[in-house]
Amino acid sequence: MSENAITRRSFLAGSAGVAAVAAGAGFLSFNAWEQADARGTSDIDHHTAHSLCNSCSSKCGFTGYVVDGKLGKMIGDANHPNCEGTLCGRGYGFASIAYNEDRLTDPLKKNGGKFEKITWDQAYSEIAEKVKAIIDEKGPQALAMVQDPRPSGSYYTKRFMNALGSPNVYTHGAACNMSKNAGFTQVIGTGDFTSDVANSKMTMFIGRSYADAIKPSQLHAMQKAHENGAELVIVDPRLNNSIAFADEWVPINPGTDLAFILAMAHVVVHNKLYDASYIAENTVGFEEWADYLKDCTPAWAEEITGISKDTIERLATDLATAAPAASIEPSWRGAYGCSYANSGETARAVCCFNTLLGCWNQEGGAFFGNSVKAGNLDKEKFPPVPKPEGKIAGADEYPLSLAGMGVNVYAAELAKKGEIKGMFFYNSNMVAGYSNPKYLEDCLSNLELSVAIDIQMTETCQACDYVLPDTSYLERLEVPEFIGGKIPAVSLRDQVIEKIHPNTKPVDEIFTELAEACGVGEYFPFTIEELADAQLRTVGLTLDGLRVAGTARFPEKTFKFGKTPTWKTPTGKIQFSSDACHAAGYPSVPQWTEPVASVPEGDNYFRLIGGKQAVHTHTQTANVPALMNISKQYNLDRVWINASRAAKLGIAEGDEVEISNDEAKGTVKVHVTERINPEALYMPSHYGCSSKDEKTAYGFGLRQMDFVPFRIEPGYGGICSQEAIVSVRKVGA
Ligand SMILES: Nc1nc2c(c(=O)[nH]1)N[C@H]1C(S)=C(S)[C@@H](COP(=O)(O)OP(=O)(O)OC[C@H]3O[C@@H](n4cnc5c(=O)[nH]c(N)nc54)[C@H](O)[C@@H]3O)O[C@H]1N2
Ligand SMILES: Nc1nc2c(c(=O)[nH]1)N[C@H]1C(S)=C(S)[C@@H](COP(=O)(O)OP(=O)(O)OC[C@H]3O[C@@H](n4cnc5c(=O)[nH]c(N)nc54)[C@H](O)[C@@H]3O)O[C@H]1N2
Ligand code: SF4
Ligand SMILES: [Mo]
Repeated sequence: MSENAITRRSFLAGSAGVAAVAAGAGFLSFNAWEQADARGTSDIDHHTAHSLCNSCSSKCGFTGYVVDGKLGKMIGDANHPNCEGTLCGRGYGFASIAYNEDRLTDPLKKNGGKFEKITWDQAYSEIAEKVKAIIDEKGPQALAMVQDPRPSGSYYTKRFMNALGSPNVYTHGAACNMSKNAGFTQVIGTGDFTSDVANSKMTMFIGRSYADAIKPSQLHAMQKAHENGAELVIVDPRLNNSIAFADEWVPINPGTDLAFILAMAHVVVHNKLYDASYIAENTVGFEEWADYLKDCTPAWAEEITGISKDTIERLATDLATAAPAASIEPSWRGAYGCSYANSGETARAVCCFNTLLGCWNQEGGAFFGNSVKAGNLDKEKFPPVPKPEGKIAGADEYPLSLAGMGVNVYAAELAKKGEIKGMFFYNSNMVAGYSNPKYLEDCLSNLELSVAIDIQMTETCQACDYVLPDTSYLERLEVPEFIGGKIPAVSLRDQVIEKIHPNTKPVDEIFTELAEACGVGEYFPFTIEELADAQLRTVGLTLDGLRVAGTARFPEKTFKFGKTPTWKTPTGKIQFSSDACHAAGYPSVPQWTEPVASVPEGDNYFRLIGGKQAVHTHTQTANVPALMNISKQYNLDRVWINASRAAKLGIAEGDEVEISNDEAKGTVKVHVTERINPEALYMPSHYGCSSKDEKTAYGFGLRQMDFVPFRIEPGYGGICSQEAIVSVRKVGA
C-alpha cells in the first residue's frame, strides 16, 4: 500500500508541484484533511487517495479517507466533471462492497453443477488450453468478451482479445444506449451530444430522469436551469422524480415518442419556425422529410401518443421560440436507448428535430464539447497489437449498430448456434440484465468455455464454468480515465485500501497473466503503473502528479460556443435522410414505425416498462445491505399501476398481484398512483436477483427482464427491453 498512499507529509509536499499539472484542481483542503486526521497521532495509519466510484458509468471522482486501513469517508471531488463535488447515495453505499460478506475470494470452477475452489494456476492453464483448442478448431472469431466499460477493463479486455486475434469485444451498450447513439450517428455523425441545460431557455427531457438515473453534474445543471426560470418539460409515461425541478409532465403512451417528435416537427416546419438558411447550408434530405411530415399532424399524433394536439402544438412552438437556446435533451436509455423496435428511428427524429431548432453548438442549445486522449506510447515498451481480421460479429447483421459497442445479445445467439465457443464476462452481469435471463442462460450453456470475472457471485457467474475474483475498485489502481466536455479532464482511480482477500487479483494482473498462459504475453510486458504513467506523460502529466490531484482539467481545450461542427456523416452534412438507414430496411427519412408489441384490448393487459431508482444501479447494488435496507423499508420493489386501471381490476394500494406473460410469472405488491400512464406498468429495474449466493439481493422483488421476450431491434441491434406485454390480476381474486 505504502507507495500508493499519500501520507500527510507527501500530500503537503506534492500539492505545491501538482498545481502546475492540474489546472483548476480542487483537491482536498487542509481542513478536510484535518478532519480525517482527527485522531491526530502519527502511529495510526491514515492517508487519502483519489478514486472513481464504480457504481455506475459516471465514475465520479472522490477522495477516500482511510484510517486504520479502512475507508472512513468519501468526499466527491469538486473538479471532477461528472460529480462536481457531489456523490450520490449509491456511490457511498456501493463502496461497502469491498467489505461485503459475499465477495468472491478465490477462483472457482464448476464441477457437476457445483463450484469448487481452484488455484489461479489451474484456472489459467485450463482456460488457456480451451482458448487454444477453440482457436485451433474455429479461429479466434469463435471467442467473445462482454465488458462494462471501466478504465482498466476497457483497455485490458480489448488488448487481450485482440492479442488472441478476436475482434469480438462487446460492451453492455445494446442493453443501454446503443440504439440511441446509432440513430444519432446516422444524422449528426456522432453518437452523443450534450444539452446545455443550465443555460437553456427550454429543455425537453424525453424518457430521461436526472433525479432518478443520476449523474450529479446533470442534476446540478437542471437545478440551475430551474432557478433561472427555464421551461423544463418531462415526457415520460411515468411522473419521475425530476419533476421537482421541471414545469410540466407529458404522460405519453410508452413507445410512441417517435410520433410525438414527428408531430412537433410538423408544427415547426408547417409554420416555418425554422431557420431556412441554416437548413439549406448544413443539411441533406430536408425536402423529403418535410414532405413526409405533412401528414404527421398533432391530431394524428394525439391518437397514438395520448397527448392532446394542443399540447403538442404549444410545446413545439415554445421550443422554436426559445431556439437556439433550446433542445430535446439527448436522453440515455429509458425511452429509446434500447427499448423498442423503433428506438433507433426515434433517436434519428430527435436529432432531426434539434436541427430544426438550429441549436447545435449554441449556448443553451446542444453541443459536442472537446476531448483529450492519450497519445502514442513507446512501441518497445507497449508493443502495438495487430488489428484482428474481420469485423465484430453482428456488424453485418445489424449494419446500423456501433462497432465500439457491438450487439452483445447477438454474440449470445451465436453461442447458442455453436459459432461462438468461448465467452468472457468482465464487470458484466449479462444474464440478469441484457435480455431474457432464461434464454441467455441457455445460450451460455452451449459454450465450451465461459469465464466470469467479478467480485460477487452473480447470475452470470452462476452460468459460467470459471469464475475469477477481481479486487474491488477500492483495492486497485487503474488506467487513467479521459473525459470529454466543456473543459476536458483526465481522472484517476487509484488504490485506496489494501487488498482485503489475499487470493483476489486486480484486473490488470488477471489479463496480463491470462495472456501469458494463452501464449500472447509479449503484448503485456508492463505494469499498470508504467502504463498509467506513460499515458499521462503524453498529455503533459505524470502518475505521481495525478495521484495527488485526482482529476486534472485542460482549460486550454475549453469548448467555445458558436462554431458549426464538422459533420462526420458520409455526406459531410446533417442527414435528415440516410442511405445507410434505407439500405438497412428503414425509410431514408425518419417515419412513424410502431413498436412490435401492442397492448391488447382487455382490462388486465399492460406494457411493462422499467426505470432506475436513485438508490440502486442496474443489478449490481442489490446485494449491498446499506442500499437494500432502504428498498425494504420503503417497499421500493412495488410495481406502479394507474389508479383508474387498478380500480377496474379491484386492486388497491399495497395489494399483492400476479404479473404474467408467456415468459414468466411472479407476485409482487403494487403502488396505485395517478403518476403513471394507464397503458404502462412500471417495474423498478434493480430487483429479482436469482443468485442464492447474493444473500441480500436474492428473492426480493421481481426482475423486469424475466418478462422480456428475446428480440433484437432490426438494423440497430438494441435489445427491445420494453417490447413486453404482461397481464395483471389481484392474487386471490
Ligand atoms: N440511480 C441510478 N442512476 C443511474 C443508473 C442506475 O442504474 N441507477 N445507471 C446509469 C446508466 S448506465 C444509465 S443508461 C442511465 C439511464 O438513465 P435514464 O434513461 O434516464 O433512466 P431510466 O430510469 O431507465 O429511464 C428514464 C425514464 O424513462 C421513462 N420511460 C420508460 N419508457 C418510456 C417511453 O416509452 N417513453 C418515454 N418518453 N419515457 C419512457 C421511465 O419511466 C423513466 O422515468 O442512468 C445512469 N444513472
Ligand atoms: N435487470 C436490469 N437490467 C439492466 C439494467 C437494469 O437497471 N436492470 N440496466 C441496463 C443498463 S442502462 C445498463 S448500462 C446495463 C448495465 O449492465 P452491466 O454493466 O452488466 O451492469 P450490472 O448489471 O450492474 O453488472 C455489473 C457487474 O459488475 C460487477 N462488478 C462490480 N464491480 C466490479 C469490479 O470491480 N470488478 C469486476 N470484475 N466486476 C465488478 C458486479 O458485481 C456486476 O456483476 O444493464 C442494462 N440492463
Ligand atoms: S452517479 Fe453516483 S453511483 Fe454513479 S458514479 Fe457518481 S456517485 Fe457513483
Ligand atoms: Mo446504461
